[in-house]
Amino acid sequence: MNQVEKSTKTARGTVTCDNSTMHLLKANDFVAAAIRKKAAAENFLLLNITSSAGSGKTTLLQETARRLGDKINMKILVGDLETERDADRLRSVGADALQIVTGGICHLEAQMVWQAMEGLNLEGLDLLIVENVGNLVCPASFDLGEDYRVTLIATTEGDDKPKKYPRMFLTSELLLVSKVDLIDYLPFSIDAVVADARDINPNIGVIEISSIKDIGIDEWCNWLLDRVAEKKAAKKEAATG
Ligand SMILES: Nc1nc2c(ncn2[C@@H]2O[C@H](COP(=O)(O)OP(=O)(O)OP(=O)(O)O)[C@@H](O)[C@H]2O)c(=O)[nH]1
Ligand SMILES: [Mg+2]
Repeated sequence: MNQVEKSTKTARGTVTCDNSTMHLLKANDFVAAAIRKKAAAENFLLLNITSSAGSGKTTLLQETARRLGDKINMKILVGDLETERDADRLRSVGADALQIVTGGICHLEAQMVWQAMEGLNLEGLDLLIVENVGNLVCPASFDLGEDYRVTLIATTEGDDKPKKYPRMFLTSELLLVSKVDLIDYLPFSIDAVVADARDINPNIGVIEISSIKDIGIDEWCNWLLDRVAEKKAAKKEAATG
């Protein structure tokens, strides 16, 4: 039987989908709203890190944990179809990381994050980072209750991606162009990627990074610390009226 295509409004824009996906997204948004409420009540910042497979998310988070581990209280949830490998890598640098194994599902859903959060001590937490499953398609439609969505695009994956996978760039606040240490060896134009991404989303921020050559990592860490401080200040202001 043919499914009738419909549009549904989610917290991160309108998605065109069939009936069953629409129900799934509505249920997802319900849990995402509960996560957002919990993060506000517990006063921590929640980030959703997305990208194609292998763009450098875990390597960046290892470097982030090394630098910020003794400055703020941060925890990481990491989603993959199989294995604990990413969580093991993060724990190897001292990060408090928990693996979510999706068992074949190509994205994280809010319910998975909610369940994983139940296994975390949230007291005194400043920052919870969720590393999503590596792909630019399905994770774009699932709100996880995040304050910010950050998307990596690596110099190794081609500079045509923003226009081919626009929803991810439309729904992200920050674009990290990763593996810029390889730029001299690849036919990849950072200017073209940034122009295409901003054509889709004029407000998207951009930082060029290399986690292994220490390019842009200070700027990224400062961006994180500023966002954490901003969220705490907003809560304080709301409390004092
Ligand atoms: N040259 C270069 N290689 C990098 C950089 N960052 C990561 N890599 C390499 O890219 C590969 C993939 O990195 P990961 O950090 O596992 O990527 P990921 O996005 O977490 O991958 P998935 O979780 O599978 O989606 C590894 O071999 C890293 O060593 C970088 O800044 N420069
Ligand atoms: Mg990873």
